[in-house]
Amino acid sequence: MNNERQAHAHSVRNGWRAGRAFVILRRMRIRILPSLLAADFGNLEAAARRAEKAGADALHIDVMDGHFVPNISFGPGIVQMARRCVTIPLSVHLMLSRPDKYISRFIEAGADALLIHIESECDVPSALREIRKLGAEPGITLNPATPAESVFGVLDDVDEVLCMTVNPGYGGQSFMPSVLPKIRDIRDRAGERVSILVDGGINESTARECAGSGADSMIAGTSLFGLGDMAEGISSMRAAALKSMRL
Ligand code: S6P
Ligand code: MG
Repeated sequence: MNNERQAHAHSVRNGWRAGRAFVILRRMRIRILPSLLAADFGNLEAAARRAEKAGADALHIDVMDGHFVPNISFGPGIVQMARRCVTIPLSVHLMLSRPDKYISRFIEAGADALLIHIESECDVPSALREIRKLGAEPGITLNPATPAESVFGVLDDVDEVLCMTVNPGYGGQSFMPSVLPKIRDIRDRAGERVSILVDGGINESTARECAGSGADSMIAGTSLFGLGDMAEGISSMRAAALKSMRL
């Protein structure tokens, strides 16, 4: 091999190593997002501040329309309230039949990431592009019964994929382990660029299982807001997930 080719091979190898190291470092980050749905509705401001102080990476806010899911929860006013109280990012989960109608309202209210459902009744790819155009991170969500393949066509349009680990609508349900192979399939297909979130029945032990399948972000309501010491809960969930993370 002449000198020039040798130098080229060397730089390709180093570049590959640096790239791989970057990917591993990025994936070694676990995000914990407390879900406001499990907080005391009598004092949501205090709950948002509590999550931030406890070391949350972002605050998760569930929006339900009573149509896409049987329950009704928060609207843009709550997102606005959270924006006033905390500086961590706001992850807003739209469980709406027509999320496309509300994109700008939630972004104006302060949403940093907007997650819509693949099962919703709108032009999903164009709604995702609209979210990005308006300056928020687009995310796609899929229910437990929806196959991984249903989101493959929109992966280029999203920063996040949220795998529901319960049927959406209510907090406090039990984690569905049947979703784990789907998390794995989505990670294999999406690679390292997207963040994979899980939501529903997440606690230290289920967070470990999800991280082992390729998830990097844990949304947890009941298991965190129910604790006396949320900071301890967040750090032990993070440590448990990090240990079993699939790289
Ligand atoms: C699921 C719910 C989720 C929430 C919830 C998780 O029905 O709508 O989207 O984020 O707060 O709650 P938990 O108590 O299972 O952690
Ligand atoms: Mg949610």
